[in-house]
Amino acid sequence: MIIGSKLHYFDEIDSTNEYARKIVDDAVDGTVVLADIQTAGKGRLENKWYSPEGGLYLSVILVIDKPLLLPIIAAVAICETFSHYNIILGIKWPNDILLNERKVAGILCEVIEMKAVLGIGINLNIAEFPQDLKTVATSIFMETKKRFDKMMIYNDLCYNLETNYALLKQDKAREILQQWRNYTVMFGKTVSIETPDKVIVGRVIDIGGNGSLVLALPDGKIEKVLAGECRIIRESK
Ligand code: BT5
Repeated sequence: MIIGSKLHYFDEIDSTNEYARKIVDDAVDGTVVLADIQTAGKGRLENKWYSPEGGLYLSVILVIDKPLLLPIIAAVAICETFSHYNIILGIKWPNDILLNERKVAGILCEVIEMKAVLGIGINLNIAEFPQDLKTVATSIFMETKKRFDKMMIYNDLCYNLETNYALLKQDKAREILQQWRNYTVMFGKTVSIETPDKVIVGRVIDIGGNGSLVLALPDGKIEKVLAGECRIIRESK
């Protein structure tokens, strides 16, 4: 196994992604930074990631020249991990994992030259969220009433990441994208995606080979969107 062969473990840290960024230069492929609590967990842009005890917080340093699909392999690996326990999660593009329509896990991939820091936060055994997150967040425990052994889930997740990472390195991304299609909640939905220069509204029809979301626009044109803030505005017929 590459992933987790070198492990930096902390009871508490500001952010596993921040620590990973600090050690990235000398880190070997698959190095993991794992923590029980994050005091300054990061989301995308300026967003914060609420990271109390009970969650699983890790960052994996990967040496790869084509990092575009890393959030995809992470999303699929998270879904595969819980599907093993008959918990069916859904992927919301680009980086959210949902359970009963609320966010149960998030992915933050940061690219640093030829390496990437792939951050994953999973709300595993968290029993309650602060007021501002109550309507958007949930945990595996809150939805299933079951507590999971964190290291068991960590090991399963590393195994699934390893398998998908190997496929990516062997140029077999097609197999991962097929899994993504199986787990996504996006198909048939009409979405609004805010990109730096425009807002695009369209119906989701596929995922592209580079991880872009493929939309059918109201005028019938097809547009592939690589990144942006995505909001589901309605179910399409
Ligand atoms: C993400 O950002 O979803 C990426 C989260 C990545 C967290 C991991 S934990 C290990 C590693 N180290 C880090 O410091 N980060 C990574 P984004 O799409 O921007 O979503 C953030 C938004 O989700 C926030 O603005 C809140 O609205 C909401 N949120 C915050 N904490 C949450 C939580 N624990 N569960 C669900 N939603 C949350």
